Parts: sequence; C-alpha cells; structure tokens
Amino acid sequence: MNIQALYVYPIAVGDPPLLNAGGLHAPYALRLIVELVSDDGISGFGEVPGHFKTRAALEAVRPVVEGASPFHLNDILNRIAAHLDVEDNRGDRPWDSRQAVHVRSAIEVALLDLQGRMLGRPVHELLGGKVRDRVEFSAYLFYKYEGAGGELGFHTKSGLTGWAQARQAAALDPDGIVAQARAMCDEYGFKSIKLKGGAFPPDEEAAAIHAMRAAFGPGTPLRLDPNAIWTVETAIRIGRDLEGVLEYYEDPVRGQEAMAEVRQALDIPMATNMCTTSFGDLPGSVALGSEDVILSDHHFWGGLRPSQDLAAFCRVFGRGLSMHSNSHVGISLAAMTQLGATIPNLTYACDTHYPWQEDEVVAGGQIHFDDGCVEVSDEPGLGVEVDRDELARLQAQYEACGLTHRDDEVEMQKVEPGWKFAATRY
Ligand code: GKR
Ligand code: MG
Repeated sequence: MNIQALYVYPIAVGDPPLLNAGGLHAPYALRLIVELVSDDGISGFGEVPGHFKTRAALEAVRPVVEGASPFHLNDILNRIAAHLDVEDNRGDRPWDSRQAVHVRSAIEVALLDLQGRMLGRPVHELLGGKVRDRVEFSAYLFYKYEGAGGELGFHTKSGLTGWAQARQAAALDPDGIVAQARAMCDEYGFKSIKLKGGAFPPDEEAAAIHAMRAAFGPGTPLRLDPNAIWTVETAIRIGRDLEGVLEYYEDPVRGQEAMAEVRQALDIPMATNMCTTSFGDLPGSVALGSEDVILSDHHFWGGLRPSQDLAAFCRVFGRGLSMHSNSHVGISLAAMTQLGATIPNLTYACDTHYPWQEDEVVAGGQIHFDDGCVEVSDEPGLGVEVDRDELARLQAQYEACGLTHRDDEVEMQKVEPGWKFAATRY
C-alpha cells in the first residue's frame, strides 16, 4: 500500500481572451495534473497551475514521494519542504508564481484523494467531515475581447445562444458586463458577482459596478478586484463612490500597508488574495489590519489542511473567509468543494473561473452547478474520476500550443504592441 509512482501531466485547456491588470489571457490556460499510483494500482489526483518550473519541481520530489506510505502525509510534506530547492516569489502579477506551495498542494491533494480511495471515504471525512452539503460559488466576470479561446484563439462560432454566446462575446463596457453577468447567472444560478477590474480606467469599472447594481438590485452582492494596480488615492476615491454598493473591495492596492490605509479610510470590507497569501504574512495582517476578508486558495496555501489552518486564523482574528480561483478544471473544483464543505466559517460564495473553461479531464464532462452551488460528493476521495482519453487529448493540446507558463503581458502585446505591465497604473 505504498506509493509506487508519481506522474505529472501538463495540460492546456481552452481559455477566452480575458483582460486583467497583467494583460490578456492566452488561448490556453495551463494546468498540471499530478497522479500518485499505489502499488495495489489505486490512483489519487491533484491539480495546480501549470508552469514549467512547477513541473520540474514536482518531478524533483519524486524520490521523496515514491516508496512512501500515502498515510504518512506530514512526513512526506516535511521532506518535500527540505528537499525542494526553488526560488519562491509570489511576483507582482495577478496570479501567484510560487512553486513550493503549488508542489505541496498538488501532492497533498493527490495523497488525500488516494487515501480516500483506499479507505472508501470522501476527502471531506479525512478533513473532519462536512458541515454543509453544497458549496456556493459566485459569478466571475471579465472584460474580454471577442472569442472563446482554444485552437483558434479569438475564434467565434455562430448560432450560439445563452451563456455559450455570452462566453465568446466581447465585453468592454458596462452594458457588455451586465449582459455577461445575466447570461452567467442564468446558466449557473450564481447569487453573487465579482468583476475582475484593473483592465480599464477605474471610473469605467466603477460605472460597470453601478450598472450591475441597477440591473440586479441591492440583493445581489457585488465585488470588484483590480489586482492591486491602483494608487491609494484612486482606491479611496473609487471606494467612497462604491460604499454601500460593494460586498467587498478586493486588492485595489498593493501590499499590506497600502491595503490598511485604504481600509482605514473606507466603510467597505477589504478582501485579499494578494497581500496576505502565506502564513508568514499573518503577523503583518494582524499588526496592520490589512484586510477584513481573506480569499483562501488551497493551491497557494499548500493544500487543503493548511487552508483549514487559515480558516482557524480567520475565526480567531475576525477575518471573513472567501475562496480565490484561477482558470482550472474539475480536479481543482472537486478539491475546492471538498474543502469548502468542511469550513464552518466560509462566509462568502467562492470564486471560480470554471464557467470560462470548456475542456475537462473528469469523466462525464464538466461538474454541474445547481443554483450557484456544487453538491459535495460523498464518493471516495475527491469524488471525480479522470477520463484518460481527455487527459491525453489535453496533454497533446499542451504540446501543440507551445506555451510553457502564463504570461499575460506577452499575450497583450500581440494585440497592443508595446503594452507594458505596470505594478501601479491608475
Ligand atoms: O485569471 O486574470 C485572471 C485573474 O486575474 C487571476 O490571475 C487572479 O489570480 O482571479 C485572480 C484574483 O482574484 O486575483
Ligand atoms: Mg483577487
């Protein structure tokens, strides 16, 4: 019952031309699927953002993982921490570029999936059991160019209706954003809405929030996330305009000090997945009071159990807890749902990019949302099976697309030559 083999599969999944503070999404989002196979032939899976360096780091921990008991999770993760020799830096872009946390997360989730399959128990029971049967997610809106991603990048198909049509439509102004919100909420039943900002001048993005408020009414919580490229002055000015309108204001500025300054000036809950992103950041968060809400993310807090530790911190120090997302497929969504089921103080609907993706590695196709929620599986492990044919197809797609890591600046330059990322733009 030991781990016989670790496999790392890089995959590319079609992703539409979504805009953010860092530039533009490439036609494919990259993910790494990790499989651990026991010597009695049982497999457990994990999924993390794809980057050639993370892939190499995962390959490098093979000697630590192979031969170990999947139930010696603490020992495996400790030895991985000691074994990994990577330079880790979150970076200044909207996404998190660290490798060690992604490696630990991929291995931890795959180990828990494997344990669950060996024991015939769902992962949520290995984490202490569920406190809810459904985990709620929110609509995640993006300014975007026309196109649905995949093979042809900016390709469009005719004859589409509903969300399929809205998913490929351009959304570059408040009307486009409201139309996108309507289509996504109608399709998935989401009750809260987040707008990814940082793409256009702040007043235009605030206007889109007001347009949504007018369209959906005060009963629909709204969030805005410019990914830290605004100045403190801009964030306070726009924040005053959005007081009483936003459910929370996510990372308008960069760093705990600036977030604390904006928080002091406004009467809006401040949220982050950029300034408080690791256990080492927690003392600063407490000392400065940099946020009201932390968006957990098991991919960069090092797994499901560390995310439960983060939830304990939030409970003790009066932080609300939400969940962050990058482009992902069903293994991540299943892990987010198993985790979310176990956290009593998960006080907000979680982010997910899932509606933007079409490709899927889990058998049976994309996981279903009912009224904005994903049902918590009680099947063994994460409760999803991997479709080997689809996995192979998405690996081939990875090989063919030529991308090795995410670089939204380079993608943006293909549309706007000379475009440069600015850590503070407005
Ligand atoms: O995918 O464009 C994107 C997002 O901006 C993503 O990179 C962020 O990590 O979703 C994210 C966020 O909430 O900051
Ligand atoms: Mg964010």
